[in-house]
Amino acid sequence: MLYPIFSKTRSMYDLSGVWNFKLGEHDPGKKLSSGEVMVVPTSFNDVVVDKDKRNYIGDFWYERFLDIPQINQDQELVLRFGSVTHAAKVYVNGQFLGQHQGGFTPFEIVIPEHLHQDGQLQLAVYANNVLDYTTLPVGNYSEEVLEDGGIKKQVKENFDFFNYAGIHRPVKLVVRPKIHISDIIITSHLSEDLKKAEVRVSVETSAPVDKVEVLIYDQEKNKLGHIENGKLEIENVCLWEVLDAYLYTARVSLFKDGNLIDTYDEEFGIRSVRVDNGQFFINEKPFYFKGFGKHEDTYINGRGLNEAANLMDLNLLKEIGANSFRTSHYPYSEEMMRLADRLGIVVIDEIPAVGLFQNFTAALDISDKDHGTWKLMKTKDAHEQAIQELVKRDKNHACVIMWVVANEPASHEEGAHEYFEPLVQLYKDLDPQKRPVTLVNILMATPDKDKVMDLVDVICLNRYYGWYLEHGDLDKAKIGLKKELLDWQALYPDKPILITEYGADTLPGLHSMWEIPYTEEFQCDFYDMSHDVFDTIPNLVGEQVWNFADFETNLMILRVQGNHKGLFSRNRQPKQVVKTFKKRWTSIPNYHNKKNSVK
Ligand code: BDP
Repeated sequence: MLYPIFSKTRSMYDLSGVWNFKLGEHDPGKKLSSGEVMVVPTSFNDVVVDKDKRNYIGDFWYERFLDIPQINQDQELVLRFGSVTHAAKVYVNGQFLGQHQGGFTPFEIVIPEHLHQDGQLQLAVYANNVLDYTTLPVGNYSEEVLEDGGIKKQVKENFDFFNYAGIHRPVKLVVRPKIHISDIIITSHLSEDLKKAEVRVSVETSAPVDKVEVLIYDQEKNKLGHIENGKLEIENVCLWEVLDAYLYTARVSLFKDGNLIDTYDEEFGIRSVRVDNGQFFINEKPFYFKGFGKHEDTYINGRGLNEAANLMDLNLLKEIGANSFRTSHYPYSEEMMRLADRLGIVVIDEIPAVGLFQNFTAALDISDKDHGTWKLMKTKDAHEQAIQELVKRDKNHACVIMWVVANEPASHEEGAHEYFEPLVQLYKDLDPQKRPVTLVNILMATPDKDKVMDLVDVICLNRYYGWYLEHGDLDKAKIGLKKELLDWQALYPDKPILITEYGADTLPGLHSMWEIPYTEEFQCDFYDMSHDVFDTIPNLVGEQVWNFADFETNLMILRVQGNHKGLFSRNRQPKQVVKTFKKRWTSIPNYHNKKNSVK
């Protein structure tokens, strides 16, 4: 789905701001009379302040009025939502216009022409934050009968982050031609010496046109040529490199009867990605991932778009010598993906497939018994939709180098292989760039028990030796970690291994002489131990820390006002360990052949 931009033929109005708001039932045919207001975009939870409202589960409503711009008969008006978490229905002047399920991907709704006449429009958005065994993420849904006979809906998160909800990303009113560019698909193929690229662009339109023209510009806006028979060869190509991005532009224009009817600029980078012989190649060089699992999580905004925080996070990421992050555990905003493209930051792109594990309450149940997860979950449809929508949205991003099919599912339980095989295949079928696909493996699904890693290209592991396993005993942790990594390497000698999570909760300011968990010293020792092991495994192609920053979670025995495994606090102040990381990561090159450097 195309990101909303201005062009000669397209304009848009930002509908951000203060909207009317109500938690609970509402008839969209009437005016919202709650007297409450909410900011768009943001999570409502922390902003409402009241405790019961913060934890509210169920339906909620937004409303605003807008004067519509005058448009001509060849144009249409579109409401475009970056994301509404987790479900939305859109009404204009009381008329239901469309809906979307899934809280992390964009959707758009055309406003029918008969409503344009009404002058001022009443826009009402229904949202709902219920999660259950049919949704992604997966939640444990229940209803409690209250003393007064009322029903209180509850969702116990089946994952370790707060279930923030609301209109999380921008809402735009887009004016575009009725006959318009509906999609642009860009792929490129590099010559062996990486000097030439064959760029292929295909364009989808909402209706047939006489001519589709695609001009390619370099980053300095010089015209390089146009796409002929679907392709253009670029000589002396400037590659999109890690931390050294270069973005070309494809300017797509549609013509009818010799007139320009729509035009759209899509930026793209040229790079190759490939997995081979236990290594991960970007631009044919073995790449080493240094970085983070993150969250969209800031004070006040919750999971709502916070572009300043996004930029600060990526600046901190670069400052510490990292080069990558994973969009754990859901697709991040389009704004973040565009920023990563520009800054040359490598992204592992994940759908909200988290909680596919019956009875998962963060880290409390680490037994390997079969809970019957795959009989219980009814997530197949939501899972397919999430993959389709993510690939449709992010396929042209150079920063995206791998797709994640799920985070920490019960991949050791009966039925996991059957569940995941078609989903991995779906990614492969849909992605025009044929990027590698992975699944992020949970600590119980050790090489002897896991049933799915044969399906994926990279062995991504979340491992907590020294924290959830051998808690506080780093000597034993070291032995366990090394043994397991060697076992994975022996089982899949051709697949690279990537550590996608490792970490220890740490409260800044807490100190000890004696390797006591939660202290800043322990966090340093934990990472030193882990790195000693990582550096001995030839197929281990990278390390992504859990987490970039502390973040908000559900209430749980193991959580002290949230998860504290961040290298930075929630307000982005460094913990002691940041210095250690900066030293390590600035001395590990982004590209190097680990196989040659490890004896
Ligand atoms: C893993 C999850 C992550 C948690 C983390 C932890 O992938 O979402 O926050 O461990 O327990 O289970 O800190």
